[in-house]
Amino acid sequence: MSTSMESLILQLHEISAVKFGNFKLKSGISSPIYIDLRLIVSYPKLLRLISDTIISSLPSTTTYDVICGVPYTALPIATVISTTSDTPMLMRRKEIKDYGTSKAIEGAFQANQTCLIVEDLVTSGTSVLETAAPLRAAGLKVTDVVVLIDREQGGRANLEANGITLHSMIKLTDMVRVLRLKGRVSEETEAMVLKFLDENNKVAAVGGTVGKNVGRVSYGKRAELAKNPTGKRLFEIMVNKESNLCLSADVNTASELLALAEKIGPEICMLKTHVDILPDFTPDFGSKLRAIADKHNFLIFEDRKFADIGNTVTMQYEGGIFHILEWADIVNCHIISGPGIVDGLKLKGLPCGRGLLLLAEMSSAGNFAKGDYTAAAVKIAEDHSDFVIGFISVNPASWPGAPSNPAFIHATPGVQLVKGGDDLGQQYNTPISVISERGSDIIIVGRGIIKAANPVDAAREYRLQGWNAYSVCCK
Ligand code: S5P
Repeated sequence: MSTSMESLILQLHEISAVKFGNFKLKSGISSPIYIDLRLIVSYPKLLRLISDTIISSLPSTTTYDVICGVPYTALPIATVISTTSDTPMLMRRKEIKDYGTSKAIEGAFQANQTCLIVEDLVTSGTSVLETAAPLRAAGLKVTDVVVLIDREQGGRANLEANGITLHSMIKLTDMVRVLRLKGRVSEETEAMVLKFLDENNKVAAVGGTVGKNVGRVSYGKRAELAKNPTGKRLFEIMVNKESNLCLSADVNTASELLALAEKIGPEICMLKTHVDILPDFTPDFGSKLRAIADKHNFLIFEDRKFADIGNTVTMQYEGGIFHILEWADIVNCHIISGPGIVDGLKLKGLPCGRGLLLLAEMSSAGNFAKGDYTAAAVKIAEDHSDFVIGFISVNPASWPGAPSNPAFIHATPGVQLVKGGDDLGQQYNTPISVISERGSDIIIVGRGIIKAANPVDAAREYRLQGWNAYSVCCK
């Protein structure tokens, strides 16, 4: 290691950006080392040194047009790099409140430009991936990230799996070795840190949830466990298409919906409709959508949210002008009226091989679907596992007894590449957090795709994010 790098490590230790002791990490595990690089803003010379060195550690073959720091700690580093090297910078918003007006990425750029991500510390790589996603969705190429410190806990492999090469200036093991050689920490401390890294390097899943969600039952195995034919097919399609993405096709007209289904069909395992919002609905809508679904191999989910007594829902399901039973593989219902609603829907749906999702949780702020209500949904599902294929869920990893029966599938709405919400109570989480941390199976995405500049590119990005998050959990 060069003497300038050694001096940098010693300076980081001097300002207490690196501490030794017993620290509880965000993921819940105890670590003998803690790194807090937020402090560097108080030491301008050091910030400058870091920013200069970090860039010179990149191979000369790495080229880029713009840079983007992962919020918040890396923002000052990216800013200094930008001003000293005269490279334009972009900023990624961490939260978006109003999707109508605010953008996920601030700054001027052109699609197809290459963006280098700058980060202070990489553990599992989640924050880098959550920054790469909206950049890619905006049309930028993201192939490299440069980082001050690599904790060596799975980040490199997780990023590689997502097409991003990690360039680290300092590896945590080298840092500790230098501090020991310079008499800053004891041999015991060094040994403790190395042991900790060794024990934790293989279990850091994307999402930072160490241990908890790795080793999940694969979709393929769950297809064998599903009792309902549609539930089984859904798992099979997911495996086949490497997609756990459901498009929520909330567009203004039936013709727009059919055009969208044709374009996005290859990326999705399921397409969700609200048929009652289409002013140009005609009786052949179902057969037209069915033909597209068969062509691109996805299931149709009519998000009807039935809520009445059993007898009424049999008529709503089969009759009216929409004839939902004829064309929708899957429908969903609230359980507010008790298990009779499932009996009613099953009466019509099961003989046709259809499946049902129960609304066990909701994504909107202040909703009442929680606690005993969610538990009741699980009980009803178990009692009707021939017809119920799973749940609309928000955080199934938090349910008592989680993970739940693997025969049931969890589909989660309220998903965008950036956390946030809309003006009417919708709340968004990222694909990685929904699949890895919250233990769900399918991401349901509406406006994140429909309102994107290029919905096909956005759908692909959501599919890759969702699928990679699943793949890591299944290791
Ligand atoms: O709790 C819920 C349940 C559902 S099915 N919250 C939801 O948002 N949904 C539906 O998911 C909602 O009706 C909409 O069709 C979709 C979310 O759309 P987005 O545009 O917010 O992604």
